[in-house]
Amino acid sequence: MRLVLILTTLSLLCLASNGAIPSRLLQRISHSSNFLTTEELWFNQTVDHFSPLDHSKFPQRYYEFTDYFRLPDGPIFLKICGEASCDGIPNDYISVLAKKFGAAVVSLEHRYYGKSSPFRSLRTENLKYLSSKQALFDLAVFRQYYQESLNVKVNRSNVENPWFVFGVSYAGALSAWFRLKFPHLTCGSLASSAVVLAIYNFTEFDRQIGESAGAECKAVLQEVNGLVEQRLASDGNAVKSLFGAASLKIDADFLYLLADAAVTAFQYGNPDMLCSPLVQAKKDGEDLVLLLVPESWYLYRNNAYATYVKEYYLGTFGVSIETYNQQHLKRTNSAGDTSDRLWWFQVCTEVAFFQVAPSKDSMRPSEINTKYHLDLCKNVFGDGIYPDVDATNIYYGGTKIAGSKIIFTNGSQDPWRHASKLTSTPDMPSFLISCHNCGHGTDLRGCPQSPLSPEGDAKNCSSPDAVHKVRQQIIEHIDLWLSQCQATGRSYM
Ligand SMILES: *[C@@H]1O[C@H](CO)[C@@H](O)[C@H](O)[C@H]1NC(C)=O
Ligand SMILES: *[C@@H]1O[C@H](CO)[C@@H](O)[C@H](O)[C@H]1NC(C)=O
Ligand SMILES: *[C@@H]1O[C@H](CO)[C@@H](O)[C@H](O)[C@H]1NC(C)=O
Ligand SMILES: *[C@@H]1O[C@H](CO)[C@@H](O)[C@H](O)[C@H]1NC(C)=O
Ligand SMILES: CC(=O)N[C@H]1CO[C@H](CO)[C@@H](O)[C@@H]1O
Repeated sequence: MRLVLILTTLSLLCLASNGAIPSRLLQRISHSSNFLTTEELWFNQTVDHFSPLDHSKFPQRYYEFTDYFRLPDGPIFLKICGEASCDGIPNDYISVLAKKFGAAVVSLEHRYYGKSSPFRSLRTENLKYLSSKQALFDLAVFRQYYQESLNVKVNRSNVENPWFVFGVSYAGALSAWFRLKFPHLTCGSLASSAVVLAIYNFTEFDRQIGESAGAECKAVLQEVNGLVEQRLASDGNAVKSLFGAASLKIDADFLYLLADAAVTAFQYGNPDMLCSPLVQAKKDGEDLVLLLVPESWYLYRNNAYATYVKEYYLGTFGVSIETYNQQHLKRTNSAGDTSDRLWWFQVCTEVAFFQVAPSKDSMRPSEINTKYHLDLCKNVFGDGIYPDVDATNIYYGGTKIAGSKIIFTNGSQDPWRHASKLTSTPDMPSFLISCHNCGHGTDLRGCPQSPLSPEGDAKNCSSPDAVHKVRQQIIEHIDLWLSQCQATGRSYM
């Protein structure tokens, strides 16, 4: 159940998709061409926006990039950070948009993640202010703060620049929800791969993996799963060691790791990295069973699946095995990478997205079921923690979101698109970007979606044209909605 993490190490953006959720991006280490800026700024945020009694504050981190800003009246693009440490403003397609529109780009770290935690200890009790509702309020307060600071800087008062919000994945949902809840604070929203519908048993997720894989690769992946399960039953430690995952004591945690490793290939636009060697091994008549026998590890060059997981998922992407270890998720220390625990908390309270195996034809073992997820929530956070998906969808409307001036975009290969908005209306247009490696956030990130290509270069998408067409739509809508906003002098509907 995780989102995806994108770790940037030097010039490599590494991504980890944790089992349960959409996608969390972690931008770890800045590298000049990958970030517009990594210079930290701070402001004091309210811990609980919904309490009339508690006025405590905590320092929240943000960034600003003003190189293209048309002072003093240019637009301000608020790039929303999601379920990960926010270590800068990534140099994706938003930089092209900022240049085009003469916009400033600002970005606020999501509360609790990275350096913006109100508490040192992340014990369950202290996580009670971690929610999308509080996060949206943070964005609204920050937006006012930044606007006022800008006005002071340019010596004027009561003037509003036109704002526009952007986000991908969970941050994409926040982007749509921000426009929904605070329409007077933004001219519009780009909700890229936005998971606006909270889903309890998210079987569509697994189905999409099968579809994105295509018949041949799907069959091999399912065969590998069966083999891994058999081996796990007879010789668990050996098979875990083969993947470097002996520390995962709970078998289903290990299976979740393997499922996520496959998901990542499709979600982030690297399908061939996984499928080509697997399908080839099958064609060559390699014994997929033998490939999983530890003793034969060094004897076979084409140990396709384990190689993919170790070299690509754990290696290049930099996903940590610990991400799947419930002992690790229980740690309440705020030092180090806390996003796994924090995102699971949001999953276990608000959005679920339980990536359960469908009863038939699944791409993941049947042990990854509803009970597995509920047990995890209870084990990691304590009794009484389970997701109230209905409340979340009542609050935001799910796919029936009653917003306006929101652009929804989906990538055809992305399993998360099934939690996004289905239908297009003039005021909330929705676009599907279809191509072999179009995944999560392709409109902003190009192909592959990780590692990041500077300015969201789309030339390596199998159909750059599909991306360009949707980008053209995005530009036209931003242009229209900004001008409507300016015409009324306010960021009103
Ligand atoms: C935030 O609050 C602290 C403590 O009250 C204060 O020292 C600091 O100047 C404040 N920072 C900003 C940016 O207002
Ligand atoms: C700011 O504007 C006020 C009123 O127009 C003016 O009196 C003042 O000199 C200006 N200050 C600066 C620093 O430009
Ligand atoms: C989710 O799946 C479980 C197991 O199949 C089932 O018992 C439960 O009723 C489902 N819940 C919802 C809300 O669909
Ligand atoms: C894009 O494709 C070119 C040529 O195939 C390759 O050299 C380059 O590394 C690719 N870029 C990315 C970001 O994958
Ligand atoms: C406009 C569009 O094609 N949107 C798609 C987004 O994803 C959902 C879920 O798969 C599709 O049903 C929509 O068609």
